[in-house]
Amino acid sequence: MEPILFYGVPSGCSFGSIVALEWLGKPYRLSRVEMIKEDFMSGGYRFINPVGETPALITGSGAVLTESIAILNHLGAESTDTGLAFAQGTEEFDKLNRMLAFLNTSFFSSFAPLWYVYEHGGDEAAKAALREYGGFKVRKAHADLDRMLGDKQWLLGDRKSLADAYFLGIARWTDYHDVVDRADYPNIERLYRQLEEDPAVKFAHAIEDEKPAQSAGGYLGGISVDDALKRVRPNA
Ligand SMILES: N[C@@H](CCC(=O)N[C@@H](CS)C(=O)NCC(=O)O)C(=O)O
Repeated sequence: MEPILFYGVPSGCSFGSIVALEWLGKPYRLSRVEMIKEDFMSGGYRFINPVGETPALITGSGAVLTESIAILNHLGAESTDTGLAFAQGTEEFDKLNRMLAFLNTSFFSSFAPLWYVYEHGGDEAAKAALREYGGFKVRKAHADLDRMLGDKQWLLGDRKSLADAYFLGIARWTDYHDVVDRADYPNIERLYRQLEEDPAVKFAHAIEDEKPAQSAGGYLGGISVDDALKRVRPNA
């Protein structure tokens, strides 16, 4: 069976997994999860991911996999011939895995204090402290990533990889949190603009925005969370 990716809206980090699926070009389906709805917290999706986060993947063999890095490495392992991912045990794999880890633990996490304020508010002093801390972390993560990227065209060098897909879904969060001017990080700005022109990125935006989306060929259509659940929980 084709894999099913559960992606979260609005603006989930699952965006990178959609772009990855498009780049890899193999058949897949997408299942939309509205992250602000009550059923996301308490409904059937919790069977897929007990911690109630997106992305999640039902793999081709029917296993459920969560966590972006695990999903991207799973997808990449089936397509090492594409140059977008690499076989474990190679230096290229280690470099990709290291970059995914930085993006997941440092770049993604730097936004956590800011998301907390955005979603939960708090008294003025607490909000100000979290904003200051989050702003510091996001600026540091941007400065570090800008240095790592240098004048390379893509995060790993002269060829794009699944790390570039994952990067963009996180980098766009500065649209919500006005703590950096991307123009101050010229290498990141260049990568961001380059990715925004990519057909798979345009596809992923269209999917999130529920607009007509032009797939490179792998996308077999959407499936509801309830129908996707039946694949892994026949009595659902
Ligand atoms: N460690 C997880 C984090 C996933 C995560 O935090 N997903 C967010 C969207 S980017 C989410 O589902 N948030 C919903 C919520 O926390 O209620 C991963 O890397 O996949």
